[in-house]
Amino acid sequence: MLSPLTLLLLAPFLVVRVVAHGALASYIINDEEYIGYQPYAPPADQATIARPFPGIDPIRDPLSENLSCNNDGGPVGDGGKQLSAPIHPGDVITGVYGLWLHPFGPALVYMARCPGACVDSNSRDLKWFKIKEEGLIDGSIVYGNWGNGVVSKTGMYNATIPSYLEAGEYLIRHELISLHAIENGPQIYVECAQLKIVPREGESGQGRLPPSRYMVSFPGAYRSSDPGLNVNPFAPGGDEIMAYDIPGPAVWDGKDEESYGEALGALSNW
Ligand SMILES: [Cu+2]
Repeated sequence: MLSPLTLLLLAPFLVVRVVAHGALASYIINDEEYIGYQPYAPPADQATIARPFPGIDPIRDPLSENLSCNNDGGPVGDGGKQLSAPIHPGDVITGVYGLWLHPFGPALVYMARCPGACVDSNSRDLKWFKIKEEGLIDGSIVYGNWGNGVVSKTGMYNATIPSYLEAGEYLIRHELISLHAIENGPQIYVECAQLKIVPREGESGQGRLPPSRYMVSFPGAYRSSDPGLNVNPFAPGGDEIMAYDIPGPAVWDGKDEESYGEALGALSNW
């Protein structure tokens, strides 16, 4: 039997152990909230845009077969419960985490075009491109502000759907990589949701996808040796390290030559 004082002293550690991890709980798009997947509720009762995932624990292996959407990737069409959220190019999607306690590490948002309906797509088979990343925003790796810190301060993470993206069905993949316990490997937190990109009124929905050099697979995009997956914020001298190398491909901003070239090529074909 532990004394009340011992319990009191232990309590903060118990709490931290229990709630230290986390997950994206809902999405907000144009003032509408879409409840995310609730890993501790019965799956059969859930009608959600989010892909199922097993719990709030992180993936530790950058080569994990579950890295695409924190599950085996399999289609979720059975049961007809899975939804897709409509969103326009250029709209903001807010990932709501609620409580998030890890301040060290990058935040990354990827998308992937589904060949047909996303509910029938295996997320492991898709080609992913990055639409946003924030690593070390300012300061040093130990005292500075990180992408993870945006979430620990606000409970949310915003990303904008590229305005030049073609209409259709996509998965969006939110990822937080936490570095505070790097001696046991990075903590990789991933959740996916189904989006249907619909043109704004009066627009054609014609757009484009990134050139292949922006496209990656999960697993495949990361290696265990990636510098950004091996940073220890608490290493000696961390207060003098002001740079951080974010894992994965470059963010596609739609302004690359290939995209412009294709667009110009399409124009000159007219
Ligand atoms: Cu955690």
